[in-house]
Amino acid sequence: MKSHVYAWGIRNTQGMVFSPAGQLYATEQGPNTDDELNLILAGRNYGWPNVAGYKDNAAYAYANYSKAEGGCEGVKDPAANGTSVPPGVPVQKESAWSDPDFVEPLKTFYTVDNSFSFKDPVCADSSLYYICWPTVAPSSVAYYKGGKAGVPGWENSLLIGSLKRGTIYRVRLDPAGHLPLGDAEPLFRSVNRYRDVVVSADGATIYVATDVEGSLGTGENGAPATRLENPGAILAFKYSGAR
Ligand SMILES: [Ca+2]
Ligand SMILES: [Ca+2]
Repeated sequence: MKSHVYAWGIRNTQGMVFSPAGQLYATEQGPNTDDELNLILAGRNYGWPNVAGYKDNAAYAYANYSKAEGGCEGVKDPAANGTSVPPGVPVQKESAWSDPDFVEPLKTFYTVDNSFSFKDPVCADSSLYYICWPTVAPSSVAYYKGGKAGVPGWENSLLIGSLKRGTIYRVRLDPAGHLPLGDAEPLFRSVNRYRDVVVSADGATIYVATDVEGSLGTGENGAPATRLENPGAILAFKYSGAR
């Protein structure tokens, strides 16, 4: 029997793009860590909900609410949003699961260890703790080919819009497109939620759509902001040649 499922174990993807070589990349929002950039391959398992990010038992374990004692009705405080697990809900370490088809992400935004505090006082106002979590809320991904009018050195990169960091992250790929090269470079910082990003055909201009409203982390300490600089706009970042 044929299946229409191309790949699975995917959590919350808002961005997908093909490279000119035909490789499919997808960004994915993690639970409260480990947003991911994935190279999507046919028939492979991307881990969710057994694994978030890498299979490393770091700040995530699968709380299986479907197996809770007494069913979902018996679960107290399900709103803890993964930062704590109510009694009666079985928890499985990432290392307790395996699948030969599992694929780790190309990159995470970000992986932290088990000592990370998910209740940073900087984000205590209005209980906006999620703003301080080690995630970027990737909304979209575009492929940057480069070109004569493009930014030198940016060829063969992915541009990933963030809803909660006011940033486009640029990730350079290796020539085969199988590996990220170096760290993600944060670009175009502003107090905006970046919803979608596209590149002009000549590579010179990057257009970014912003959300109308919402919150994000800003400044040095990542404190929440709710007043956006350019709500509901298309921003254009144009490369005008070497500095
Ligand atoms: Ca994954
Ligand atoms: Ca993990």
